[in-house]
Amino acid sequence: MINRRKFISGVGLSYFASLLIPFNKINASNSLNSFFLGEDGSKPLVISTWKHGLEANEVAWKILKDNGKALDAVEQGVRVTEADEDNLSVGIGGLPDRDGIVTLDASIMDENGNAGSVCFLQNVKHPISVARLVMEKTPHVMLAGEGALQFALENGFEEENLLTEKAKKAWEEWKIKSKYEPIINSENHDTIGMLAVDDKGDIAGACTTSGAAFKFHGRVGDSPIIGAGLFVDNEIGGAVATGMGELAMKTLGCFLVVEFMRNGKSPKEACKEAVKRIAAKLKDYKNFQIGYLAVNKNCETGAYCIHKGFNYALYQDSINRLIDADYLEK
Ligand code: SD4
Repeated sequence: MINRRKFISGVGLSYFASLLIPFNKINASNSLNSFFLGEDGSKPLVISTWKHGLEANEVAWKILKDNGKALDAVEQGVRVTEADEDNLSVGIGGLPDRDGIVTLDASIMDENGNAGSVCFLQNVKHPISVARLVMEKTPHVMLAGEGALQFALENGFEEENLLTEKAKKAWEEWKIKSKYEPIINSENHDTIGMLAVDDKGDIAGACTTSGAAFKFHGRVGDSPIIGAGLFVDNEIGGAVATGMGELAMKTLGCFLVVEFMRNGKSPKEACKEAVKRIAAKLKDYKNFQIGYLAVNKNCETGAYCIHKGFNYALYQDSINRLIDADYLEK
């Protein structure tokens, strides 16, 4: 399960470490190897955005630890969040647009560079699974709105009302002031983006959201746009985005993160460079949050965001934990 190069060097390091470090200084849940090597380098792993990622990771991990495919892990993992009615920004229970209509965006990529996505999809609880079918059953990458719904229904998905009482109430409260500009800050965006590396070392990613709360009807964000909200290159790594999608769209953020990794940056450095690109190009960036999350082929992970507050869940070495991302605006 541990990357061979790291394992071999880890054995050597561990031997010397065991001579130098008193046993009681070593966290019982970590082996000497991971103590010395940090959390990087072992597969499988799954990483996902925000606190809800902890629950989603559990399901993904079950698949990965039984030698399942990264693609199945990310699809099944994010379905947990899509099905959670209490989550106000993914799947059923997501906050509606300004007209009170819930519209969903999702995308998925596999280890062969295949991609599928849906956007502006209504009345289907699991857009990620529709996106996967677009990838696997059609010659296309993206289906939108009515066409995406028609495709979903033809493939056995059922229509259901996605506007829960809780979301409806929030919309009714919002309508009192009806500010027709989505104000996005680090408190109200919770897309789930997930990346996994399976036992074979293959990487896949998924991203699913109801988008910006009270957005204009018809607005589509970064999450279903391959390269903006999600990108995977199995030779290099993968990245997902959360936050004000327009910033990731204008800079093709996730593609950029992967390209920075291709040029030798670590996942965290690559995410930081992509955030710095936003800061360099978009004047009003300080009004918004963007968080990038990435993994590379060596199973190293990292994240970076504009403002304090973005966190992510990493399940690796049999430990599922929440990590605060570093940020630009200190
Ligand atoms: C969007 N990036 O539609 C998404 C919003 C988001 O958690 O991240 N929500 O812009």
